[in-house]
Amino acid sequence: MKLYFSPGACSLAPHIVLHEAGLACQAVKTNTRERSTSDGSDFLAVNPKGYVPALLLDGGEALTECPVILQYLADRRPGSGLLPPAGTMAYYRVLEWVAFTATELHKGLGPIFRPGTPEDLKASTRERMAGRLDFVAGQLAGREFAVGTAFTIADAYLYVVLGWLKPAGLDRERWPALRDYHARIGQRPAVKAARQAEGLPV
Ligand SMILES: N[C@@H](CCC(=O)N[C@@H](CS)C(=O)NCC(=O)O)C(=O)O
Repeated sequence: MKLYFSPGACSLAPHIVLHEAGLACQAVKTNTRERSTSDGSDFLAVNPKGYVPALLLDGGEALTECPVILQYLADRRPGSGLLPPAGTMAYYRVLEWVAFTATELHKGLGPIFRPGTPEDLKASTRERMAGRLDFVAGQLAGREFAVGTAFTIADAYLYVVLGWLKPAGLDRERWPALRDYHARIGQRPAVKAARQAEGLPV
């Protein structure tokens, strides 16, 4: 397998899960703006949508969309706890967190990072996001993980998106539960290994 990633982007979530699962995979650094990749492949041929993550499977098919790649990787390691057994309530809770992270947090922050977004829209987006983050902080207070008592794909994705708060102009100190959760998850060997592989500070 090959994981096409950009350092610190949402593709860091599947990168972390690959390390948590101990799955062999070549990580291919990708510049989505220039469409260039460290393995020389044409990124648009891998993912015509032009964004990371993309997971190129050994059979030659590419899988895209972060939430689905996370599920695919967890399914390669049944019993690992990265995704509880299908049909259990814990399974749906993990997927609920993944969907919330994708649609409310990840895409919610989008306008702040988009070049050309007017300052007043950035400010109202921060305000809206603060409400979402109040909710997340309330859920995570006193908990080690998003769901249950073990690390799941929900934690990988949530960790990555919470890492964008400072560049988005949202002070994580306002939410001690988020600050502490992010610091704790960041200590996991798999998280450090994935960060190191992307050339990020560990
Ligand atoms: N719906 C996609 C969104 C992926 C996405 O937003 N990727 C960003 C990095 S976090 C990206 O590659 N942006 C560059 C671009 O859109 O050109 C998913 O869930 O995988």
